[in-house]
Amino acid sequence: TPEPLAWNGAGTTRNLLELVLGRCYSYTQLVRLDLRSKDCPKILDAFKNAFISKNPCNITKEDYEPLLDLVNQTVPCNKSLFWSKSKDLAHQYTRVQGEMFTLEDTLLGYLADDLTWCGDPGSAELNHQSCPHWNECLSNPGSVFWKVISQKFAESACGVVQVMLNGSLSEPFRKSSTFGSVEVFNLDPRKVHTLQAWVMHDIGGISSDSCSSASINELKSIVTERNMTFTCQNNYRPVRFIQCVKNPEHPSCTSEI
Ligand code: DN4
Repeated sequence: TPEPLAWNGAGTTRNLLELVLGRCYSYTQLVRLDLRSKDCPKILDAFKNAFISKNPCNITKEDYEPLLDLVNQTVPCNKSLFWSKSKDLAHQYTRVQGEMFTLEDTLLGYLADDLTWCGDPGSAELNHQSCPHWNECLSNPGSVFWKVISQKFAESACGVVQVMLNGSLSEPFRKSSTFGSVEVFNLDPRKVHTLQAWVMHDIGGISSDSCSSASINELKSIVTERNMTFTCQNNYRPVRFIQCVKNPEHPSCTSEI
C-alpha cells in the first residue's frame, strides 16, 4: 500500500470511528433523550463520507451537508452560549447550569470535540500519520467542519444570546477568531435581539474593566451596526462561582466584590 500524503499536523485520533459512534450513542441515548430516534450508524457514515478518500486540503462545506441534514438539531431561544479563548470554563458552566448549550453541547460539536481526522486521496483509510495543520491549508476536514457547524449554530440562535470571552487577554475579542469572523456575522438580527458578553478574568490575574476596552468596543460596534443590542459584564457572577471552586480562598471569592 502506498504511503499517505504527509502533513504538518497531528494525525487522525486513534479509534476515531469508534469514538464518534460511541459519542453518538452516548449523546442520543444518555445525554439528550429528545434525540433518541437519531440513526447513529447513518450519522457515522455521513461523517466518514465527508472526507474519506479525499484530498484533505480540498474539503468543502458541501461535503458535510448530508451530515448536517441528518442531525438538524435546534437550540431553544435564549440558551446559546458562544465562547472564545474560554472553552473549558464555558463547558464547565453549561454542565453545571444544565440548560444552556455551547456548540459542543449540541450533537455535532459533541461528536467531534478534541478529535482530529483526515483521509487520503489514494485510499479509503484514515490517515493516522498526519493531517493538515490549519495554517497549512484552511480547507482541511477539521477547519471546514468547525466553520460550517459554527455558522449553522449561529444562524439558528434566537432571543438573547451569550458569549463568554477571556478578559485576561489583551484582546478578549478578536475579529479573526471563529466567534469574531463566523459566528457574530451569522447571527440573524430578525431573531436575535441582544448579545450579552461575559468577560471573565482569571482568578489571581490582574482585574481590569475589560468591558470598556478597545477590543470589546469593536465587538459592540459590530453588534450595534447589525441592529442588535449589546451588553457587557465583567466577571458574570454565576461563572465566577465556578472559578471559585478551585480558588475558594481568593478575596474575589470570599467577599461580595
Ligand atoms: P478560540 O478559543 O480561539 O478557538 C477555539 C478552538 O478552535 C481552538 O482549539 C482553535 O485552535 C480552534 N480553531 C480556531 N479557528 C480554527 C480554524 N480555522 N481551524 C481549525 N481550528 C480552529 O475561539 P474561536 O472564537 O476561534 O472559536 C470558538 C467559537 O467557535 C465558539 O463559540 C464555538 O461555537 C466555535 N468553535 C468551536 C471549536 C471547538 O470546540 C472550534 C472552532 C469553533 P488553536 O487556535 O488553539 O490552534 O473546538
